[in-house]
Amino acid sequence: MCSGTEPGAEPAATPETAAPVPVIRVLTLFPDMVRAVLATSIPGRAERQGQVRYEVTDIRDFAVDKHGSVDDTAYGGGAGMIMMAPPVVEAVEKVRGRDDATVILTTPQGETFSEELTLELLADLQAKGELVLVCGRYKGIDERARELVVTREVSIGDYVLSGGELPALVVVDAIVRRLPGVLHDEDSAANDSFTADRDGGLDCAWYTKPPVYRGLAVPEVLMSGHHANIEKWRRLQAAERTRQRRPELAPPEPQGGRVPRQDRNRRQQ
Ligand code: 6GU
Repeated sequence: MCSGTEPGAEPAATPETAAPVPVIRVLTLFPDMVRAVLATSIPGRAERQGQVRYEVTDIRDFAVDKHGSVDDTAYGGGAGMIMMAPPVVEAVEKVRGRDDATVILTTPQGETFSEELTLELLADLQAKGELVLVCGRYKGIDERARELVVTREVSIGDYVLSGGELPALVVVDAIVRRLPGVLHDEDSAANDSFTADRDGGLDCAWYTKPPVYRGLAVPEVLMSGHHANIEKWRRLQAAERTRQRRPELAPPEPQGGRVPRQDRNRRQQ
């Protein structure tokens, strides 16, 4: 087929100027689980819109024998299976597009995932055109695999999960929704919790229809149509919520009384 634009079709990106579609490669022992999630909701839409590509690899395809062995008991004893180094190392070396690709291992021993790390990994994905995630096992992977191919280790919090798949999916979702053009207006991301628009704090309360539910009315200001007042209410509400629920995210109280956050550090409008 030739490359002519059909009537009514979206104009195609110009090949010489369009950046290549960044690819996120996920290596896992549970590829069906990972594929199912990445095909769903916003991460799925992002791939269908051509803003990202996912490549899910079954580490078992790199098993050390014909029985599909990818893990074994730990030298020195102890309960639990350890993922062997050869399948992990060989899978990473086979699938990565460049030797200097960032290879993230999901493990409870990694650095804690955050909005800041999301943006760092997003920049990495955009700069190198790829990001590789290895889903760790709950018990761990052979230390030599880390040494040989892993460049970063990420945890999603201080609790233990059965495997690194859910954490890897958390990381991918957080990054992909920040790729330019992935979120539409109706997904409204600019003032989400932890964003610059919220000064790194929490989002405000939100309401939709009906106006009264079980005797609980929507705050009047939100029904007023007065956009400046609504914005002011939301900023105050978000700041108050942050102070109450996550005081460590709120700015310190100044000497001589608290000044509402929206009155400080904000661009003049
Ligand atoms: Cl990255 N892996 C596992 N197994 N458990 C976790 C985790 C990762 N992050 C928090 N808990």
